[in-house]
Amino acid sequence: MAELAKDGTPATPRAIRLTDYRPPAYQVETVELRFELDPANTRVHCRMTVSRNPACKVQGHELNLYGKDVELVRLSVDGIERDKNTWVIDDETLTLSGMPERAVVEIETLIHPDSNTALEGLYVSSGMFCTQCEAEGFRRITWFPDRPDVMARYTTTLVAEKTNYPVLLSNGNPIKRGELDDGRHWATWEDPFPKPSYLFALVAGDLACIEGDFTTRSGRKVDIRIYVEHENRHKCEHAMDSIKQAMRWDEETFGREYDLDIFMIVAVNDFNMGAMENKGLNIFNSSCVLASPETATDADYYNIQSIIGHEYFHNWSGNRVTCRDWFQLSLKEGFTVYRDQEFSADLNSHPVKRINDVNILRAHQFAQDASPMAHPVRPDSYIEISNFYTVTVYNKGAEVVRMIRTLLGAETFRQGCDLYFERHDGQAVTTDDFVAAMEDASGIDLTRFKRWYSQAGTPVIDVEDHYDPQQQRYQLTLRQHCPATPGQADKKPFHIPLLTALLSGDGSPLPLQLEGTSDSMAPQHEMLLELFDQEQRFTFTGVAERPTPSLLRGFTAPVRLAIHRDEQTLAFLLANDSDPFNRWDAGQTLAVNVLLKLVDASQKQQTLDIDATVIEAFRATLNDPRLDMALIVQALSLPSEAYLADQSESVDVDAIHAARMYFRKTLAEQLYDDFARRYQALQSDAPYRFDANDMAQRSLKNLCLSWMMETEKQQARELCVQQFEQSSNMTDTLAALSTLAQHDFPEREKALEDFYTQWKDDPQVVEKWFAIQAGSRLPETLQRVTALLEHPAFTLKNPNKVRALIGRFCQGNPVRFHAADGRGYRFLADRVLELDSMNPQIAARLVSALSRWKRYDPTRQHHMTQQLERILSHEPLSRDVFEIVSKSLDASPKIT
Ligand code: B3K
Ligand code: ZN
Repeated sequence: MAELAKDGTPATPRAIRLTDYRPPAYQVETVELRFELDPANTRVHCRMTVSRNPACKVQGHELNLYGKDVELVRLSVDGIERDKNTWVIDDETLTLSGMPERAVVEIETLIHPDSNTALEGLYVSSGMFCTQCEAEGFRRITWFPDRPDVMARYTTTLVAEKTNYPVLLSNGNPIKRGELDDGRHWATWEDPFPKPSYLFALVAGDLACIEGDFTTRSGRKVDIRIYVEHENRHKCEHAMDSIKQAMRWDEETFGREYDLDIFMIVAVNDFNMGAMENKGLNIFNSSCVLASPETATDADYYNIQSIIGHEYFHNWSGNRVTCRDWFQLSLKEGFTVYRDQEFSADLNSHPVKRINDVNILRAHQFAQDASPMAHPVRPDSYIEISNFYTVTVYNKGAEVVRMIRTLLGAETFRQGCDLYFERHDGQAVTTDDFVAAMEDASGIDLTRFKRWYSQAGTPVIDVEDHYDPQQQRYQLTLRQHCPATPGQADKKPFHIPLLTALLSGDGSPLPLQLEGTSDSMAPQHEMLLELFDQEQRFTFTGVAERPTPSLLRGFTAPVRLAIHRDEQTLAFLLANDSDPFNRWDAGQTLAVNVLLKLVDASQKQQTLDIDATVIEAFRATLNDPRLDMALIVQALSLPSEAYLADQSESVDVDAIHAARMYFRKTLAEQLYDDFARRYQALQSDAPYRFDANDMAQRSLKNLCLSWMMETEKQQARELCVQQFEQSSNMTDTLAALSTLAQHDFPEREKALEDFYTQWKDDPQVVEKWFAIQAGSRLPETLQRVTALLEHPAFTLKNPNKVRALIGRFCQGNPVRFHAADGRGYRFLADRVLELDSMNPQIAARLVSALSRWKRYDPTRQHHMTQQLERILSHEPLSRDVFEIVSKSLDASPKIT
């Protein structure tokens, strides 16, 4: 909650700045924790050995401990009890002065897990104890130097009543256990690796254990254990396979082996995000572990594999080498997202993965860069660090690592990673340290490249070309600029790698020779152009015909390309580009152009019309036997309303929705027979398998079904209901149900009811049921969502339910959320205010849906700012929500 100033009035929360970073005065060598677990009152005993930090130049003897909502029972230094007068508490900081060089500090605290609704620190979920300590949750357990550059060895003892909590887990290896006479038992765990407090975890509950093992390449056997509620034990096979795949992949791709004797994953139902990489004891949101063909979709299976990979990869990129401070968050998150992206791509399909990742980046990260919440990959300041677990830190951070790989080449990049892990094992470091390892391994100067870490915003590259047939010279002029972002009006040029090819008339890439370079090497057909300056010219010689440039192949940099290409050129690239990403991108740009013209026509109330060539291009793609099915799906998926909004000067939600609907309906009518033929041909009786081919087949089949349904033809309706009723896997069932939910047919209500009746006892499936209804484009959706708030299966206390119902409506249903009368905004503000005192992190995530108010028309702007102001005037208000709302209300940068 907002702090109180000395006079008792609420104080404005303070910003923490990177430039204020100082090393801690004391390091912690060892920590011994003892938890007497009880839902209402848990007693925590913490004994730590601290010593002066030689890296701290300030000659103070003050030990700073942080604590939040913990009752301090006792504190002693070297066995001598201290009383209240010997320390000072200011907000969350307790300062003990006059400390010796080395000392044993013992602290006893009382905490109340069952009333912890913020789900940070120690809390209770479905009757089990669990923890979430990143970023600053450990301070809700005990007073401690809770900062990532304080790394210590932990030994943890859990004591709990035996019948309700037969399983007692913590980080590291189990070393001792025993029973007490009062019905309680205990277990002690020891983690041999020094770690920051944010990686601490414990779990206690009545859980089923699924066991597996893995032998590392050096021959060590690792026990793998997945702990879940008993009724879910049949849903762990996929997670177990994914862990083994991740372990093998990290050995083969990065040379990284697992380092403890045991690796555990626990599934919990109430969790603020997807999962957490605690050392040796990963804690997961149930929705990111549990899967069976009847209850989980292909997307769930894919997601589980990728998140399990992500958390496992953190064992090196995050745990063995961690962050010095929270400004360095992307050091572990950007790098680990890059690693999980490569893992998924290797196990499934590289082009499909790249397309999906770029879609996320463009629809969400570019939008964040153009919003009042824009921040660099390494932010300069924050009010609440929880607000900085963003698409910028994660996904743009991954793009920055990917660019380094592109600039260094795969082999040198791997050497750079080896050097980084070796040099910094057991340390808490910075993004500068990461880049230095890459520079040292490669000899490449990345000084200017580092601006990607410190400057926010999406660079725009203007492209101009000129062909001289006499001289057979082709010239590309590239100019970069980056729009202003909060606190950064002017930017220095970025170092941008642009993978480029020049295509001849028949689509084949031409041999490339840059003027001024020697031609002794074998001709390249693809070249990495490096843009460092504001403007650069690249001249290619020996170019026999006017080429079509294929730029930014594979999306080698997170930039916007400003290049004028007519429909003919785009159609040529769509049919011929040998780079699968660029081929898809040309199709998307074509679709964006057509859709934006329709938006324009709809705004001017003109008749809408689509050129026959566009329809034929879609037909050709749908029926192209050479094309991979997964790529056909990508090509036929229209740019989202969010991406179209990003591409518009100012957002007209209704016109965008109308244009997209018109496009879908027209195309569906024209291609109905093609879709129906393909839909029938893709039917299969084979049992469900999570396999790239089967998934591609299901997704193309379901895409055909959803297009067919746009015609509202009786046959389509019947097929859809039939698929809903007869399918034996959740992918097909849910595809049919989500399509039905978009149409106002009587079949819709019956299907929704039947689905709930069948799955009411499965929380993950019920979450899908909420989300489908909240995502419906039908006009009555807000009323439906409001009514569902009262549904017995809904509770604001469970983040998954909040995300499914409220999050989906406010962040995934633009046309209904942005209703012109502002009802959607009021609904959101009401929920944010209800949630703020309960779970500020979730409230802050939701409220960011109002951040980009400047992009809308004056009426909507008025409604949105009114709600933002209403929230801001509420007292008390959490730091989390305060930060997003106050920054949103500040003048946002002009979008250029
Ligand atoms: N490191 C965690 C995220 C923690 C979020 C804290 N509010 C999961 C992950 O990115 O792997
Ligand atoms: Zn992560």
